[in-house]
Amino acid sequence: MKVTVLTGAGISAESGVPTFRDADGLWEGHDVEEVATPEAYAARPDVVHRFYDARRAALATVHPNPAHHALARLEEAIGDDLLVVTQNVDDLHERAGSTRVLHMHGELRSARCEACGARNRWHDDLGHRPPCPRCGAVELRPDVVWFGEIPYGMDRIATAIAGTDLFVSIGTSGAVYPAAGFVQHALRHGATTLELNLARSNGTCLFDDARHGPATELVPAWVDELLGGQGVRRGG
Ligand code: BV8
Repeated sequence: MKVTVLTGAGISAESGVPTFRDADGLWEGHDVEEVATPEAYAARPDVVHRFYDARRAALATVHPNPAHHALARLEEAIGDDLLVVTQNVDDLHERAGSTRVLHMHGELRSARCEACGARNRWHDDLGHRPPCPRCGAVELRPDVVWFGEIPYGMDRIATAIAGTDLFVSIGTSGAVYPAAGFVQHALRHGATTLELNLARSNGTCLFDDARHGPATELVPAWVDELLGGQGVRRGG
């Protein structure tokens, strides 16, 4: 049985990573247009670097939670029958042990060179404009997908969802496309769909089943259920 999981900011909320739209969310303090568009970066790179340098530095102060660990346990059990597609730019899935993770909106721990295109693992700030380790150009930008830019891995995601038996959406408001449209794609291909979220999202009515509550409770319980023999055996 193939399982595709889409995660959003809600899965990292209980780790202390701010979400976007909730009260005290990221968009509370910053106008999207000012920090998460290529136009903003062209106009005020210093403002944009400060925004992402702060979020990158904050990663050292947060840790994966039981929801991240439960997905790593699921991967342990079903291997490459699982793909986690995340909208998150944090590294908490990997720090929990997940390897089959696709960051469709990029990663804070990566810097992309606009001269040679290299995607460099990155842990420090970018605001002081360090040179690209590969080509030396001073053209490193945060390796995140901004509004108006094409997300990473769209073909791989479309193929995975078309071939999935179970599509599960965790901790996302369904406000940003193309991620918000994945459930329809899954439904069109006959998948069973499940939402695990603190509250109703923009897409709740599209899911076969929806459970509302904190991810740290819902996700481990769902994984236990799945691995408890309710329906999932390696090789179907
Ligand atoms: C594109 C990286 C073309 C940067 C991000 C169709 C209709 C309308 C508009 C569009 C459309 N198609 C495209 C657009 C434009 C735009 C868009 O969607 N605009 C919106 C605002 C209307 N989309 C784009 O520009 C995209 N690019 O379309 O290119 C294209 C597309 C496909 C193929 C070819 C070409 C690019 C969008 C990516 C932008 N970058 N992030 C950064 O991080 O700074 S988006 C960013 O915001 C996140 O990555 C995420 O995607 C989104 C935030 O959403 P969530 O993660 O869901 O977070 P949110 O706070 O909203 O909600 C949290 C949820 O968790 C809530 O439901 C809450 O209840 C729940 N929760 C909270 N606590 C918990 C919890 N759940 C469980 N437990 C808890 N404890």
